[in-house]
Amino acid sequence: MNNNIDENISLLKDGLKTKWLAKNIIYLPTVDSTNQEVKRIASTHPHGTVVIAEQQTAGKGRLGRVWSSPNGTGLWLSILLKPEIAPNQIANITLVCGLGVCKAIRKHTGLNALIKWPNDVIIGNKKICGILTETTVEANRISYVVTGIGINVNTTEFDNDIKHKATSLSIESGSVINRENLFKEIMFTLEKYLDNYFSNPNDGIYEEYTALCATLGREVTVSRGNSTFNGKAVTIEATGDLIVELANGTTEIVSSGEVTVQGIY
Ligand code: BT5
Repeated sequence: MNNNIDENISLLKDGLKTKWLAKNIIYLPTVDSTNQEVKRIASTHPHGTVVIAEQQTAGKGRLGRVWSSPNGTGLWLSILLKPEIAPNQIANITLVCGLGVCKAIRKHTGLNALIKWPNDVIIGNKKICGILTETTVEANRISYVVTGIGINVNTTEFDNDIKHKATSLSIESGSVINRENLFKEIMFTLEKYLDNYFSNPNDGIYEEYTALCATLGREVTVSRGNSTFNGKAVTIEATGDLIVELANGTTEIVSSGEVTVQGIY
C-alpha cells in the first residue's frame, strides 16, 4: 500500500469476493486503535464496515494490554458487525473469528497455523495473530460488535518484550506476503463463517475448531483471580468453554481467565 488513500482502498477491494463484508472500507495511514475508530463511527456506518490502518499508536489487547502495531508491517483492522441475534448468543463469535482467520492464513500461505484457545493464531509456539472482540448491548439488544484482528504479516523484528512469543508470516514462510491479497482471503473466509454463525448461532463449528486447536491434549496452567491450577486441556464445550482435567481426575470448566499452554508462550 502507498500514500494514496483511494488507491489503497481500490487495492483492498479489487477482486474481493464477499457479499457484504468489507464493502465499505475506511483506510487510515495512522490511528490510535482501529477498534476505537469503529466505536466512533458505529452509529453512522453499516454492518460489515472495515477500518484498516497502516499503524496503530495505541493498539489494544485484552485486559488493557498493548498490541504492537508498527507501520506497514501487518494487517491491523476492525470489523463493525450489527447481527440480529440475542446478546446471549454472541459469546462464540470469538471462536468463530479465530477459526476463520486461521483457515484463511493456512489457505493463503500454506503455513501450519493453529489456534491457541480461545482465539490466538499461532505458528509453532509463537503468536502471529490476536483478536479482540468488544460487544455493546443496549436494552437487551446487541447495538454492535467490534472484532479487531491484528496479524503480523511482514514484521522482521519485534520489541524485546515480545520477541520470545511473537512471529510473522514472512519470518515463517521466508518470503514477503502481499497484504492486500491476504486481506481479501480473510474477508472471504470470515464472511462464510459469520454468515453461518449469524443464521444459526447454535450450529457448532466444534469439529473444525477442535481439529485446529493446539491447546487440546496439552498441559495447561489456568490463572483464576489470585489462584492457579494445572491440568490437561481435554475438550471444548458447545458453549466455547475449555474443559481442563486435573491430576485427581476431576474437571474444571474454564470460560475466561488466562490459560498458559506448556510449550507455547
Ligand atoms: C490480543 O490480546 O491478542 C488481541 C489483539 C488485538 C489486536 C487488534 S489490531 C486491530 C484491533 N485494534 C486494536 O486496538 N486491537 C485490535 P491479548 O491476548 O491480551 O494479547 C496481548 C499480548 O500479546 C501482549 O501483552 C503482548 O504480550 C503480546 N503482543 C503484543 N503485540 C503483539 C504482536 N504484534 N504480536 C504478537 N504478540 C503481541
